Amino acid sequence: MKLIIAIVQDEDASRLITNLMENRFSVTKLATTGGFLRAGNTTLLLGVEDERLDEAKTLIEKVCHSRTQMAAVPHDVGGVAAGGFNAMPVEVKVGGATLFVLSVDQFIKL
Ligand code: 2BA
Repeated sequence: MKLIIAIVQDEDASRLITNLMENRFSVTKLATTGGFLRAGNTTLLLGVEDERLDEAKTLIEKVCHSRTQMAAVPHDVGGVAAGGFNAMPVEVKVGGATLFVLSVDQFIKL
């Protein structure tokens, strides 16, 4: 069995969960925050049988889209890091999805 940790955009989360459930995948949703944008995103935990890993990845890829967001990034003024008012808006491409796939030693329900 594998554990997929999938970080997706909030905009895609609901449709993705619906699709996963319709295809008999079990899923747990966590409300998370990205370290770079400091904006909300969604992390899903999916325990999947090895033979269904590709199916899960294909489904996630189909539903999750990359989007461009503006981020305020502090920049240096004369070699000194400037905050707040001097933050530069930059375009950042986010997603579709960031996946971590881990091997599961044990899957136990008590
Ligand atoms: P955030 O950390 O808010 O990052 C949002 C997007 O900002 C990233 O999209 C990436 O395009 C950009 N970005 C992140 N760090 C950057 C940096 N140091 N310099 C310039 N641009 C940067 P994604 O790569 O699609 O990541 C989406 C979200 O997935 C991330 O949100 C974070 O929550 C998670 N994530 C991505 N890679 C990760 C990793 N290696 N470990 C843990 N979480 C990760």
